[in-house]
Amino acid sequence: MTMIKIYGEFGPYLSQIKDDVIKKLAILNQRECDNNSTKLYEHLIGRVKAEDSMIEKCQRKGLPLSPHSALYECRDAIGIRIVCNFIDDVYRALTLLRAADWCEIVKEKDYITRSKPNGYRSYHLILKVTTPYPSVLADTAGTYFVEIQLRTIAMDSWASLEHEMKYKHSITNSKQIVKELKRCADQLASCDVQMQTIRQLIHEED
Ligand code: 0O2
Repeated sequence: MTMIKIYGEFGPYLSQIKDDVIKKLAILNQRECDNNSTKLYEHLIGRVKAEDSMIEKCQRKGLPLSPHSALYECRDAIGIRIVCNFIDDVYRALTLLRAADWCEIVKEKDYITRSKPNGYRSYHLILKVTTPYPSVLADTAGTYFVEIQLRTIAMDSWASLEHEMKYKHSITNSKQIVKELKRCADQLASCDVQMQTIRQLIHEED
């Protein structure tokens, strides 16, 4: 366990900011349920990146071990995953986040339209949020950054499995597993599209 406190004096605020953003997302979800009778997302998971993992990330990127590197250069100390039932819900959540007045999207990566070579599909955002807390930027807005990952349930299960494999260094037949995982990701993506189409057909009946 490291003794370096890479988040410095800002560490204690991170969990509170994560919870505040989760509350805002829950309000968006409730509004969608009230207006459209369909949930925006199935569930949310939030985490504050462990200091050890952040130190490892800063070292990997050749950044000095400082709160500025961890909170401004990396921007994923606070992470929230929005897990949706259908692909359309991912894009609906994205539209609502683009319109939200409590955050600004400063970076987007669409790994759904352009999946990663291993089959990973997810939509990543970096949100800039204003908080009542002191910020590493020393601005009056109390600026913090939050990484949002949006994906379907199917893709979330896949990513958990793939993540497990990455951390299990003792695997002997990894080439075969990587191939199987890619095949599985493509099948899940195809199922996501089929389920989306079926949902549209059902709704057209209304
Ligand atoms: P953790 O523990 O999940 O936080 P950077 O974030 O700058 O290092 P980049 O390329 O900007 O790099 O990040 P990107 O592509 O937006 O991905 C960041 C996060 O997405 C990762 O965080 C993972 O959570 C997830 N991710 C990206 N690619 C994959 C993948 O191929 N498989 C799985 N399972 N997850 C992926 P961390 O920091 O790696 O880890």
